[in-house]
Amino acid sequence: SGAAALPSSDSPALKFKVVATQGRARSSRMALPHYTAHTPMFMPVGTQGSVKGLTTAQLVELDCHVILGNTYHLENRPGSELVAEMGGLHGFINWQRGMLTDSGGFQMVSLLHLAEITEQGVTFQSPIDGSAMLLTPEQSIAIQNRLGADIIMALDDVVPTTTNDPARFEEATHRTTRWIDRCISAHSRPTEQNLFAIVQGGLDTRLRQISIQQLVERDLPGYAVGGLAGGESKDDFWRVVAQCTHPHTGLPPGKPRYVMGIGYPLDIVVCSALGADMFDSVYPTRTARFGVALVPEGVLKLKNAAHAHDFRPLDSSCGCMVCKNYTRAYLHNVVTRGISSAAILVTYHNIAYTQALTRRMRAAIEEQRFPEWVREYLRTMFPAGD
Ligand code: PRF
Ligand code: ZN
Repeated sequence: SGAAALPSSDSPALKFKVVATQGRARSSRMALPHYTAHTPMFMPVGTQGSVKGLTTAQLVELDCHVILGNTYHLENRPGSELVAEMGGLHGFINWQRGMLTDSGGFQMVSLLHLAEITEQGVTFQSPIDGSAMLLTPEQSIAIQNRLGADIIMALDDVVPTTTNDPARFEEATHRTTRWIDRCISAHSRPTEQNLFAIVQGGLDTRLRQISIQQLVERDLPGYAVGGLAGGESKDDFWRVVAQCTHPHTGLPPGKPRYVMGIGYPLDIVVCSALGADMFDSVYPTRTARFGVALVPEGVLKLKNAAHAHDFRPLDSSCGCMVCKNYTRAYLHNVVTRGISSAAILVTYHNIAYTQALTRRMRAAIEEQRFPEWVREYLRTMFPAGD
């Protein structure tokens, strides 16, 4: 530990203060224009603005500090001009806490398979009318400036880690640096919104180091690690995160570090232990809609007939509204019959579970018992030790 000189940074719209460290793990306070978030933090995804199945009042009840929106989806419908007229995303969805928008390129390339990347930007066919469209770094930032989130993400050139083309990774790494300069020039609200850069470079240590160095030189208020969670091995995944969080040659210790697309509870724990601060994924909410509940032992597949006579709550250590009021047997019943409230209840619990996980990690780091906490977490999830 050591009380001496905990890392911090002070940007126009983001004050970041590490309050405790243990090993590489950190607990921090991140003061954003709309809210002071505590990290490690998980950010639920509200692709179209709102998190599917939850009201903003429930997100407050669940102790969510920052939620995520997607530039691409919001620009399609309802459009950033209309959102701006309604007071930005905060006004549109009536959310007073932190918001982060992703730049749009990754969603188009990886999720919609409609896109092609050139030096200009990401070109794609409109899913509405099939017409050709182009998202440039300048346009992504202009849209995100209109949406008004506390944190906006640079447009990056994301190559799936399973691509077998070293030259393509090389190109994408350097293009991501050229695009960050275009994003910085286009950003019109730097005192109200924080532009984060995204490290790329695939699984290549040399390219990742180049990306880290070039982006850190730009001195942004925060940094993300992109290009992961795409089917690479856990060893490769952890190695790249560890390189990006290295205390001397990684991203700056005094600035927030966001690993994009991470939502498996075990990954959140491992990345936090490696010194990452922020995570987002559709996993907890999407898996809930398939009837899968997150629990300390792993997952409960509620469709499984074994739950039909189980009168225990989903997770006896949870205490959320769902765990207080409903049994596994009831949830099995509504999930298997496709009753719409089933998805809502499981979503509510899964976000409660994920938020409690990060809260427990923060407390463990601040109380200097994080290694013991991690060992206990792993023992519960893998009781046979495998
Ligand atoms: N870049 C952007 N958004 C992302 C990712 C990325 O690399 C990932 C990880 N593949 C998730 N979301 N802009
Ligand atoms: Zn619960």
